[in-house]
Amino acid sequence: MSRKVLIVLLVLVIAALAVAACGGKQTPAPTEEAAATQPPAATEQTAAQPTEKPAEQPAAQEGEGTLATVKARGKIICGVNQAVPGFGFLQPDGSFAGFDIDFCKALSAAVFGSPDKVEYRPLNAKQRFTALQSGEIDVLIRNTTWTLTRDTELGANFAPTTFYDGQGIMVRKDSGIKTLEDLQGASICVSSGTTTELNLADQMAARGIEYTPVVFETADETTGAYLDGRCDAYTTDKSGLVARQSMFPNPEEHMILDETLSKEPLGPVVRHGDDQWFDIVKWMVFATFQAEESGVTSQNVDEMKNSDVPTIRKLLGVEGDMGQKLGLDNAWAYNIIKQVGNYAEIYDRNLGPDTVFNLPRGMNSSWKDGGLLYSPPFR
Ligand SMILES: N[C@@H](CCC(=O)N[C@@H](CS)C(=O)NCC(=O)O)C(=O)O
Repeated sequence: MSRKVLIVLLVLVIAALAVAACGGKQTPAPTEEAAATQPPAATEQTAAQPTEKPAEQPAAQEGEGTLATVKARGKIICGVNQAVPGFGFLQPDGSFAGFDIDFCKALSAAVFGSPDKVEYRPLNAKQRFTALQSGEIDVLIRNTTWTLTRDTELGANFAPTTFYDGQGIMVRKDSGIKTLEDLQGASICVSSGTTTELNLADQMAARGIEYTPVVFETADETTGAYLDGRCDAYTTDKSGLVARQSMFPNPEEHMILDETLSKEPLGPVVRHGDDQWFDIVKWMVFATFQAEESGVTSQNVDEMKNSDVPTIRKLLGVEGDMGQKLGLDNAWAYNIIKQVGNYAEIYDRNLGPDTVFNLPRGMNSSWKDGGLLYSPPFR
């Protein structure tokens, strides 16, 4: 065999091997696969076949991924705040309480049928993404803003926003400061590792206001410095300002400026790379939205199981196997609502009119009431 022929043969063999290797591992994009196994669109429209049966789609796999890890461990490790009353707060008795904490409980109710299978891992702003990336926590529910950089470079996947917020500025009432422009030459206390720090720099630069940022790692240090008079102002999410103000010795001596510096959509976060766990966390949140929209509460959830409204029946696991599709028990959402409540119950318990915060729902209302909370269909 000539050298030329040998080389040609070798090239052909290598090419064949490469095609086999790549082709063998390549799986079609999930959307394509789903499309291939979907019934024709018309059946959905006419409801001739009421179920969108994904026959070829395997049931959620046990034995790998966060759900399996969490189940084997017997608890969820939830990364939380310990310093923001109403949202994530370590109480004197050693227990955690707040709006974010209730979403950790809701996740536990969905996975374990009990709200208490949670280990709370307090994290400051700087620590949180490393803790998520390293696998130290299963989910981060800690007044965390959804941004493009976090969603990509920081390897985070954001579940639906549970609290639409914006950045605010707190000053002493007797300071005479009323607007951002009045902060010319001021020192401003801010926490590091936050969007707050970055937004402040952007906003002040855009308006040509010179200021000195005084940066700390924790909320206690940040507000401590502000209260000691080391800063003319203190900035964080407006929810955080209200929450921290409730801990001040003389809260009435301080006020929050009207201006809002940014958009801060806060919600649960999981790691990249585990679609099933991401789906579970997403739909845990949607279940609380949908329950409010459908009028299902912790008080009436048992009667509601007899409802003939299809969405309610699917939500509560009476029909449709919604839980099974997530790799959970079909009572997953029933357990969330029964044990933790719908969104309005969670909101009111932690932030509503009977709390010191008395935060109006505003954007955090159901879309039916003019707000931004909207669940995709339970079907
Ligand atoms: N939502 C913003 C800010 C979140 C944040 O961490 N805020 C500070 C200021 S109140 C905080 O909660 N600190 C509590 C702590 O680290 O002890 C973000 O995601 O970066």
